[in-house]
Formats: sequence, structure tokens, C-alpha cells
Amino acid sequence: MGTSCRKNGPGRRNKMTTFACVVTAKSAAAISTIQISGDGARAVVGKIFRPAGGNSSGFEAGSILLGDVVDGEQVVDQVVVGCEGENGFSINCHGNPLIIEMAMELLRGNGAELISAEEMLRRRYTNDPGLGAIAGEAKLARLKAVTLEGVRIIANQVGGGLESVVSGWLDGIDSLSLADISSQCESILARSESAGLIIGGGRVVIAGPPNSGKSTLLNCLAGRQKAIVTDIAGTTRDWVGAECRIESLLMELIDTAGLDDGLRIDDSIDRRSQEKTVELLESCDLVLLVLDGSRAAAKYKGGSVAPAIDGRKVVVVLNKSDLGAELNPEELGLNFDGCVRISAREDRGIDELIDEIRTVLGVADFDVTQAVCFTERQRRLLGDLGQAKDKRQVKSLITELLNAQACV
Ligand SMILES: Nc1nc2c(ncn2[C@@H]2O[C@H](COP(=O)(O)OP(=O)(O)OP(=O)(O)O)[C@@H](O)[C@H]2O)c(=O)[nH]1
Ligand SMILES: [Mg+2]
Repeated sequence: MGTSCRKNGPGRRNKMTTFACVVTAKSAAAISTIQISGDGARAVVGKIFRPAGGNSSGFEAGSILLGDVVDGEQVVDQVVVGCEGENGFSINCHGNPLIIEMAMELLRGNGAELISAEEMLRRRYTNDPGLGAIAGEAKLARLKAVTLEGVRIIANQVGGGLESVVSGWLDGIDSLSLADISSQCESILARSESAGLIIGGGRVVIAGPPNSGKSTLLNCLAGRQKAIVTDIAGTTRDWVGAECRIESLLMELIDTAGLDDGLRIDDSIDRRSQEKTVELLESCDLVLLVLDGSRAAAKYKGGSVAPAIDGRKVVVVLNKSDLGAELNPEELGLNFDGCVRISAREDRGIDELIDEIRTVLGVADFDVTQAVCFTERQRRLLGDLGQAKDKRQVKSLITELLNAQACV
């Protein structure tokens, strides 16, 4: 590192008013762009950038300058600097990650705080007085949505959706009762759970007794050989995951070790597998409870299945339909939300299973224009709104929902 870095090292930084981040993907590319902003941006850029022909034209807003990023007398890269305004510059370097790393170190050494692109956007949107809180949050949340339908849901909450519904409450506050607002909050929050799955994806755990066909089903849904299938009960001991697109959903599918009380007291690997399965069940969005539907119900009564899936959304999958249909799910004594007969081995009933998954998760025919919350802040405020004691509190919560600074 050259002298300019040492001279202006961390010891000299009292107040950070300059931020730098790489806004392009961190991989080899033709070009990579570094964004520099803040009221110290011009001074920092001036220290590391030497314009061709010595003409900086004072870094006039709107100008584009060719020149070199330099570390003392050493040229790091030939670059194009875009002067976007008094406090904003972009440095377009050659896209070798090593060059970018060097340029970023130079910026740090000259007083810039290095931040992630997401943090840069968060600060920009937070400080934008013309942007409402929901609009700011939407810009950030959009970056992370895992499906296009999720992007659409978020986009629809600005101007319409959530923003429009809560603004409407504020405008018509005199004619609305607290009970009206509370019940609307409840349905928005319920819908937000399904929206959250479309926006961010979720986790489906495939569980059930040993040898029922869980791994075969995972392979069937994931469309490839992911998990080992044999006719020996207890084949899967460790969990196996696969990413799977179920129409508008991007779900992580997890195949687990068969739930069997007998194994909990057995050797330590089996015992740990059983504990891991229960742990995965406790944190998932949906359980596919795979049972051998060709065998009678008595086999599954009691045991470890019921407590492990209690309180979760459950679709009972009666597998091995090619061998017959002996099992009546009502005789299981379990609570479940949907039930489908399939043959995982013969790839039959899988479309019906996908429809059932989408229905139980509330994402079938999801109307992307309806109001939903897509951040924790929104969910918290809507929850408080549903419990508001008087209209003064309603007004203040809505004002906070619409105007507070974005925080994702
Ligand atoms: N006839 C029939 N056999 C199936 C079906 N699905 C799975 N099998 C068979 O059932 C046996 C067990 O299948 P797996 O997928 O390994 O079962 P598992 O539930 O993962 O078993 P563990 O990992 O031991 O808990 C294998 O011989 C499969 O070929 C099906 O739909 N029909
Ligand atoms: Mg298995």
C-alpha cells in the first residue's frame, strides 16, 4: 500500500462522512462499479483519482472523466469516473476482483467507510425525504425476492396495496370502528404469511415412518436423484435438502430420517437423527407426512409422529397407491390440513400433491394486488393497530407505518 493510504489511515478518521461500496456483482466481469457517496466523497475521490491530462473540471456534476486510480505514484487501474452530483461519484474499473479490492482498500485508507451495496441503498432510501416508508422498504425488499410473483407483490404495496389501505383508514377514520380496523389487520396479517412464502421462499419437511417413501418423494419433486432410496427401513439418517420450484414458490425440501420411537433409545446416531427430524419439523412452513397408504392405520397410531407435527401445517401423503389403498387417514387420530394419494415410485398423483401444497400454504390463486405486509416493521405495526385502544393511537400507528424511516 502506498504512502497516501498510510498518511490518511484509520487513526486520522474522526467522523465518517464518505461511504464506498461495490455495486456490481463480485466476480470477474468486463466492468465493476464502485459507488462513493457522502459529503466527503469529492475529497476522497480527489485523493485517489488522477484525471487524464490533469483536467478534473472540478468534478462538475454531470461530467464523465477518464483517468487513473492511483496509489501514490503507482497506477492501480485506468477508470472512468462519473460525477453524479456534489456528494455522489461512480468509479468504473476493469472488472477483476483483485483490482476492485485494491481500489476499495485505497478508498478505505483515504477515509471512506466500506459498506455493502444493500447498506448503501438502505441509507439512501432512509435519507430520501420524498420517499414514504413503505416505498423505501419496497425498494430494498425487491432486491431479495426469490420469485417474480414476489417482486410483483412488493411493487403493488406502493401506491396501492398496503399503502393505499392504511391511508384509506386514516382518511375515513371517523366512519371506521376499531373492530373494523382490527379485523382488516387480521386478514392482512394472515395473507402476509402466504405472501412471505412467495416473496422469500420457505421450507417443507418430508417426514413420516421409516420406509414409507420419503426419499423417493423428494427425488420425485426435486426431479433428480438427491436422496438414497432402498427398501431397508432407516436408510436416511441425516437430512437431505433440495431446492424445488413449486410454481410460484421456491421451497427448500428436506428429507428426514423416518420417525420411529424405537430408534430414540437406540444407538447415538439414530437417536441424533430422530432429534434432528423433530428439530426440523419445529421450524418448517409445511410438513409432508408420508405414510404407506397400502397398509392399515393401526401401524401408525400413537408413536412419535403426532407430537412432532403438532401445530404445523400438514399434508398427509398416502404413498404407494400402486399397491392399494388400505389406509384411511381419518383413523390416524392426527390433525392435518390436506391429504393426497400418490405413488412416488410411479410418479402418480404428484400434480395433485403440488396443488394441495399450494392450497394449504394459501398461495393458490394469490392476488398480488391485495394488501400485505412484507417487513417485520410493517407486521409489528399492523399487529399493534389491530390492538389499538382508541383512534388517537390508530392515527399515530398509521402515521408511523407510512412515514417512519425505512428499516428492513
Ligand atoms: N410400490 C411402491 N414402492 C415405493 C413407493 N415409494 C417408495 N417405494 C419403495 O419403498 C422403499 C422405501 O423407500 P424410501 O424412499 O427409501 O423410503 P424412506 O421413507 O425414505 O425410508 P427411510 O429413509 O428408511 O426412512 C423403497 O424400496 C422404494 O422403492 C411407491 O410409490 N410404490
Ligand atoms: Mg429415506
